[in-house]
Amino acid sequence: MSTQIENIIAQAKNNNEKLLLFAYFFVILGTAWSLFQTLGQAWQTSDIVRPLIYTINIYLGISLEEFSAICFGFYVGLLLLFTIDPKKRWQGVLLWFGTISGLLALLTVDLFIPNINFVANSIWVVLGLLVGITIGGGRQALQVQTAQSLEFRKAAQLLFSIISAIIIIGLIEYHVSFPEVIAVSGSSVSIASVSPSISFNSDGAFLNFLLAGVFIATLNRFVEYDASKSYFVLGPKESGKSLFLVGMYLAALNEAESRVSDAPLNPSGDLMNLVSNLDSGSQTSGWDIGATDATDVNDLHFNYISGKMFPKNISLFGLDYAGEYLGDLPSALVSSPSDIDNTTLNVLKDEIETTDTLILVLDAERYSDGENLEIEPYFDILKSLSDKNVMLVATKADILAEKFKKDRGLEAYQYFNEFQEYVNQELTEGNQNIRTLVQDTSGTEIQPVYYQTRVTDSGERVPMRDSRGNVNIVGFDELLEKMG
Ligand SMILES: Nc1nc2c(ncn2[C@@H]2O[C@H](COP(=O)(O)OP(=O)(O)OP(=O)(O)O)[C@@H](O)[C@H]2O)c(=O)[nH]1
Ligand SMILES: [Mg+2]
Repeated sequence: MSTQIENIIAQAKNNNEKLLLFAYFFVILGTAWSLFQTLGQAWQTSDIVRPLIYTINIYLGISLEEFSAICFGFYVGLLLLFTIDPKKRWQGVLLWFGTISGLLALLTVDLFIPNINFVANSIWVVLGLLVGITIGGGRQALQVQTAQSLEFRKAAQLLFSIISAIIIIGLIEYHVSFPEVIAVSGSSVSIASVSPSISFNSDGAFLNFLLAGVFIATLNRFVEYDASKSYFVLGPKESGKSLFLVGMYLAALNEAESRVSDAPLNPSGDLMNLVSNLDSGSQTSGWDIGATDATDVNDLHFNYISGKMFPKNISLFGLDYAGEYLGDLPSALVSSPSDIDNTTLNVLKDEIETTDTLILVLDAERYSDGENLEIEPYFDILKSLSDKNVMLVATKADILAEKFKKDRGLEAYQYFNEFQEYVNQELTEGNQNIRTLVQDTSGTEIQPVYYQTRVTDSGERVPMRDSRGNVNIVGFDELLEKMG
């Protein structure tokens, strides 16, 4: 059930980024408005923060107005950086609206904007702005970009910390009456006689803290750069695991090139080896990827940016290992590491246990040939790892695509949604193991992927290549999007 809900959320996230934008817009605007009205009142009756700030002002020799101007400039500087960050553009725009909403809310209690003479204090605003931009990482914007994409993580983090701190401290001030410890009169500061009476004013506390929670949680999502997700590909021997990982990389590469912002993929050396093996071919070459060596565990990973309006970095980690191990994994997963004498198996066990999503490979070629899919180990693996997310991927779906064309007269790559439906129906109706697997993973949809292929004169199936020797992949883009 929970995976189903997660699926729905994931789909809504992927397909309806615009809807999400609307939702965020109203949440930010509404919560900021309501919270900052409360915070304005908190300021007026403040027992701790306001006297403290007055105290600092007296010692530094600047007025509250000048201090406010500096803070305002500082905040705007951070927000500017956040907005020019290519990954945070929309979040930045939303936060500008939230800021305006908050300032208008303060205006209703005659605070902040009406008290600052921006012309007379422009020097302080500019000073704050420069400090904000410097601390927020503005120097980075001037550098020529190399292996890192342009990100202002520090500005984002600071914005989050400052806004959250203001809200939390403000709400505590609002709801808790502290004894007046610091007394400020004119330009003198003294410690007032302490009358120990802390009282809690619970009026509207629930709503206020709820709004604060929603606001801060939303803000937290805004400033996040990394969706930390890891994937582990499971599949029997020769089911197309290595080529699947290569296909994912090629799809990510295509996607990265179509983005305006720079997005280095930083692929691992092992991955590049596989890619160049496949890529080195001429128009008539075959796969040129051998079976993975039984003693090898290749680390295949690359970075990838998912999402158009609210992009996030995703690190895709895949381990490429020989499919022979699949059969040994179920028992390895339930034994302790010291009982497993094979180091590779131990590495695989470790990785599977720490990963959050398992990608289970279904070999569509074997299915079409009526052969055993050899996916029985999946059931035991799923039983011992019940908390993992699961994705089902049908590799080598080109054979089903040909059948799809024959049955429906449609090209799979043009009518991909229809094709995916077709593959799901075909595989679940044609194979009881797959049917059980889909059932066991609460109706997870099977994702077909394939390289376009042709059959040579000698009856061998080889990838279709263009005149430059490039292969053509289908379904990987869609899958990448789902992974985001
Ligand atoms: N028709 C077709 N065949 C494919 C496709 N992908 C892989 N194959 C075939 O499947 C074979 C095995 O692919 P690999 O990616 O090496 O499979 P693997 O699971 O890594 O194999 P091991 O490392 O030996 O466990 C390839 O040599 C191809 O012949 C595909 O999209 N379409
Ligand atoms: Mg392999």
